[in-house]
Amino acid sequence: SNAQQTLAILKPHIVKNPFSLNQVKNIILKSNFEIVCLKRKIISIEEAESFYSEHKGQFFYNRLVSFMTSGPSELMVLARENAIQEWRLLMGPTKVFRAQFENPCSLRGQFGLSDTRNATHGSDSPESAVKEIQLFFPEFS
Ligand code: DAT
Ligand code: MG
Repeated sequence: SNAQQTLAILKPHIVKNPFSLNQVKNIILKSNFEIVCLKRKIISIEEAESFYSEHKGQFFYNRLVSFMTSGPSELMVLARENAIQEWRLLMGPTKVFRAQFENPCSLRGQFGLSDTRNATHGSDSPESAVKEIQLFFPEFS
């Protein structure tokens, strides 16, 4: 088939709120993604630093690492045709005010609280998808 895989993360403020979590999962399934693997875990500081290493030195880096390790996230391998691009489209823009303005129906438009607490993560290329799936699902890859 033409299925491609991407790594998705539902960030801690989504997982903490059962109503949001359920809504996000329903949107994922309605959008024709298959949830191939799912795990709920508290991302460690080491994992978050490695995962976001490209942003080391940015003003938001420490805030991002402490938010991402503040409670359980849900990590998913999602599959569908063109999954990487389609998942990023469904998430919407990184910055929450842009998401709310340009694509209010996107996940970040609906569920984002700030530029850091922007609801979801998605891999940005086939190379990063492989690397990110490897990091969080070493037993799967
Ligand atoms: P994306 O998550 O859309 O791939 P990114 O890779 O540029 O965006 O940044 C990773 C995460 O870092 C992003 O989801 C939230 C945080 N972040 C990025 N830019 C930020 C900013 N200007 N202020 C606060 N947090 C930011
Ligand atoms: Mg990114």
